[in-house]
Amino acid sequence: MKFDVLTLFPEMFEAMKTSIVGKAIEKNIIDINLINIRDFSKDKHKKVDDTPYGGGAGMVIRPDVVYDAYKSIDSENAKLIYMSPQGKKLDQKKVEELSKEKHLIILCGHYEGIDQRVIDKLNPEEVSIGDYVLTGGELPAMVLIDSVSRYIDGVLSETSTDEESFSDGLLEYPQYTRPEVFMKEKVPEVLISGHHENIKKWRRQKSLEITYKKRPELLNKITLTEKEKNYIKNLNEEV
Ligand code: 4FN
Repeated sequence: MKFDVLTLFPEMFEAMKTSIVGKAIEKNIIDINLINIRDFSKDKHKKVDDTPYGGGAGMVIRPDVVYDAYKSIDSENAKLIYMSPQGKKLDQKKVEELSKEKHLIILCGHYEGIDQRVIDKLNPEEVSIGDYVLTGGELPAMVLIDSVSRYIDGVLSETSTDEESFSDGLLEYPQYTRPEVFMKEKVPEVLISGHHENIKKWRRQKSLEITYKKRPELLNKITLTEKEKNYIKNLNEEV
C-alpha cells in the first residue's frame, strides 16, 4: 500500500520509522512518500501562507501551492483524505475500509488551515481522529497510517491479527506475564492451568465484563450470543 502525505512538516513523520510501521516500510509492504508542500511555493522566500481575508489571527495556507503539490502526485486510483476536525471520526470500521485501498493521499493542514477553495476543488474525504484542538493534521495522519498499516497482509505476525480481542469490537481481557507473584498478587489460576478451553472462556468473559463496565456504548456496535447477553445481565445482578 502506498501513502502519499502532503505536509509542511515532513520531519514529523521520522518518528514512524521505528516501530512495526518502520519494519513494514523496510519490507516494502507499505511505502510512505512525504511531499513537502513548501517545495511547490513559487515565492522567492518559499512562502506558502498568507493572512486571512476578513481579518483575524494567524495564517492560512494558499490554495495554489496545495493544488500544485497535489498535482505532482499520480492520483489515478488513489483516494484523497484530508485530516480535519470537520471530518467523520476515525473508527475501526473506517480503518478496515481504508486498508482495502491501494493508494491513499493524505493532506495535512497547519496554522489556521488551508484556503477552502482548494479543499472544495479536490473534494477529499475528511477524516478526524477526535474532538480536541491540535496544531496540525500530521499527528492525525500518523494515527491513520499506523492503524491502517496493521491491517495490511504481512505487517503483523499471523497470530496477532485473528486472535486479538480488539478486532471483535470488545475491549481486551487483562494480560499477565512473569513474575507469577507481584507484590503478593498472584496471576489468575486459570491462566497457569494449561486448560485452553477454560482460558478462552475466562478471557471472553473478562472482555465482556471490562467492556460493559468501562465502555458500555461499544456493546451496541456488536452482535452478542444469547449466552453472552445473559452473562452481562448477571453482572448487573451481582452488584
Ligand atoms: N486541527 C475543533 C474545532 C475547531 C478547530 C479545531 C482544530 C490543525 C489546521 C485544523 C484537530 C483534531 C482532530 C485533523 C478543533 C485534526 C485536527 C483532527 C486539526 C491546524 C486546521 C487544526 C474538534 C475541538 C471542536 C486546528 C474541535 N483530526 N483546528 O484543532 O487538523 O484530523
